[in-house]
Amino acid sequence: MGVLNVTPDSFSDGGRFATPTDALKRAEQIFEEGADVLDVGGESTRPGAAEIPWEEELRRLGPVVEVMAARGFPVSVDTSRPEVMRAVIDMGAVIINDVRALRLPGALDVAAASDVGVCLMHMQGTPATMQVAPEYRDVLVEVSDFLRERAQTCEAAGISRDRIVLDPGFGFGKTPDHNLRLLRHFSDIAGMGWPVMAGLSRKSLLGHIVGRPVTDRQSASVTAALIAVERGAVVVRVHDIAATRDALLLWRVVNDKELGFDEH
Ligand code: YH5
Repeated sequence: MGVLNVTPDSFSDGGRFATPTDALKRAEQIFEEGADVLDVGGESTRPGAAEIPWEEELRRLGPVVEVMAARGFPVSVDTSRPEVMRAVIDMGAVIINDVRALRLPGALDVAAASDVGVCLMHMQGTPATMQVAPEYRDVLVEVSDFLRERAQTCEAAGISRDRIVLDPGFGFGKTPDHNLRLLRHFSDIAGMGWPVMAGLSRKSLLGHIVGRPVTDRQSASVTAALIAVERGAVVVRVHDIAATRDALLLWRVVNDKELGFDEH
């Protein structure tokens, strides 16, 4: 899954894709580089970021979602607001990627009334406060319990199991130690009974480990994606698509005895 931010204040790429023309160019590149799905986000979840009205979020997202979906590309939308969900589903988005796991009023109903896939992510607190003092009795147990509850709630609302992906939400209300424990035990989350995805690309856990700024974390990000896949992730949300594709392709060809050189 290739990340495209259409926020003016993105963490990881500094809002380089804030105009519809730039966003569309990057969206095309993301598929050229080998992504299977494009994840478009218009709300900043940067710690302390101001909340924006859903109309503004849709104004940022709409153009690129509409064009790429109409061209037949699989588009995921990183949103929590039911109004935005309804609009992008009508435009042809196929996945709702919600860092609030469909907890805002009305979000679950909108998703259930459609046939999109849903990504349910764990976050402690809200973007405004989540990194102030993250605290867990046991981060692995609390994240797993939360994700299981959200998945079961979605299934009870009519979203079938094959439409659900779970995500521990690296960096969302977690210290480096919390994130490291989640990655070390990623197989446990992947074994819960639902497909699982990981978003580690460029995040501060990697910066803490390798001591590099956000602009220089490609090697660490590619390695993190590979580690997540090795531990059972079926989707990785990444910025450096071509580099990640090469690493995962090599890993898959070596591990799949049925595959020859040209059979991917
Ligand atoms: C995720 O993990 N993350 S937005 C800080 C960075 C770099 C990147 C300090 N949306 C996830 O990508 N959706 C985001 O450097 C997500 N899983 C899912 N499902 C944060 C982000 C980032 C933050």
